[in-house]
Amino acid sequence: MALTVKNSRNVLAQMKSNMGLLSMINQSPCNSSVNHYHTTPLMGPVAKDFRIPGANSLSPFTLFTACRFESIKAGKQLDSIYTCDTNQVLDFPGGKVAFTPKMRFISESSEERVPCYRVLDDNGQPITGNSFVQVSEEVAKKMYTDMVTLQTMDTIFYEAQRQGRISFYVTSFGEEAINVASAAALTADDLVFPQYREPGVLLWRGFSLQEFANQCFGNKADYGKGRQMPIHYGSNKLNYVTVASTVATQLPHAVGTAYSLKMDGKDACAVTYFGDGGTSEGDFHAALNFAAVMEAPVIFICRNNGWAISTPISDQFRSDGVVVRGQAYGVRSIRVDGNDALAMYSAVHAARKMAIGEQRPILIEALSYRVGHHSTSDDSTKYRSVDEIKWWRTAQDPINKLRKWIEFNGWWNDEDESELKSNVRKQMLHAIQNAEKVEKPPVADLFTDVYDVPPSNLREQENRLRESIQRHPQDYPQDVPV
Ligand SMILES: Cc1ncc(C[n+]2csc(CCOP(=O)(O)OP(=O)(O)O)c2C)c(N)n1
Ligand SMILES: [Mg+2]
Repeated sequence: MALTVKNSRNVLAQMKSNMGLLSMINQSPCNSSVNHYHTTPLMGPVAKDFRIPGANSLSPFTLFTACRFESIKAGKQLDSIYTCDTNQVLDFPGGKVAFTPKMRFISESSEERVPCYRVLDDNGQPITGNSFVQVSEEVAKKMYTDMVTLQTMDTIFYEAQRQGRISFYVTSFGEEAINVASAAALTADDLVFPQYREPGVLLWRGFSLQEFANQCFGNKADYGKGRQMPIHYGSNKLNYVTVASTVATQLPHAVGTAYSLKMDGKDACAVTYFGDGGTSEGDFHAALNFAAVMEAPVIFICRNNGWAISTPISDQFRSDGVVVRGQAYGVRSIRVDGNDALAMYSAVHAARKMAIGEQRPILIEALSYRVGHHSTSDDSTKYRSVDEIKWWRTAQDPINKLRKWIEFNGWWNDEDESELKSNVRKQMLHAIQNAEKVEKPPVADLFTDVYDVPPSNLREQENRLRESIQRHPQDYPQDVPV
């Protein structure tokens, strides 16, 4: 702790001195080489139609730039629209602001929606003029294999829940590219703070189907000792912080961790995943602002899948989705086709480079669609049309798209496909059968691992539970050792 305080003071002192230096240099416009952060050429122009629900028009690709003391350059930038008198400036804390005689409110939205970066078209063919990070045959095949594995795992666990063998499940159908391609662009040292729809990241990092099954069945081999609901995976070894379903709480955790990675000078970043619904939580806003101000190396990956249970995005935000919020907080941001594995891979690869190399946060809004129900407790046909689901499941399927691309490259064929599918299915069924046979953790485990010495109220609760089990054994699971 002492070390943390000492280091944070140093960092703050360093920041303050940098700030002083920058504000002196910043008499010149922000596009000077000193203070202008260019986006990389990777994010060059994208000239392909991609319509998202509610999108009215497409615009030329806009470069997103973030700049400390944006207000300093504002006087010059806004000159044409606001008729600024650049001779009359307010020397305001944080940067100079030009005065204008015009009373003009900033529009609530820009005329054109932020376009969406993609590499592959709907048929899995590279679009003209694309720019992306090359993916080797080995990485492309592993991405595809893991996406198919995730889909198969989801199908089988979903069925297992329907058969009453596990209590709950959440699928990632339709979001396999966001899961796997983003993981592929990270390194094992990057700390992941997930929501609950990103098991593909764990899969990529080597979590086995048996480990997934042990968690879902809450058996003795589960790292959470059966105390968490199914799908709350976590792995110390794989730098994957345990899932918490409380929406968006992982975001401030990720920022705090990123800040500590910065203080320790680590060559790693924090990465956090969340849904469109999560952006309505206060934690999202606090996290983005904190990360921007403290220049924390964190990548925010928003899976904008159109729905937060039954709430459509049109009821979630009035702005142009999530991407525009980054700029408001001073966070460099990009909108990406989340169903295009190559675009996801490239954007996350570039984001990681910037986050660590320039010590800054990056926001990625990945457009996709939640093809499955929200969870096994939901029936999404009650609030959205079957045609809508079908269109996304067929025309935009990220797995089909990547398959077409690897086939086009001569890296995959029908034989590989059937071998993969039958292997994964066999492994999954085997994992489930095994997990079901493993003993459950004992009742005593419910009360351990929080306190070194359990306090009296916890001991009392344990005694009461044991008494209750003795009196009403029929109301408790028979397979949990008491
Ligand atoms: C703080 C909090 N509020 C409400 C909920 C109930 N809840 C669980 S999931 C969810 C929707 C989240 O939607 P989104 O963030 O878009 O993620 P998605 O499920 O679409 O992947 C809600 C409201 C919760 N778990 N935590
Ligand atoms: Mg959502």
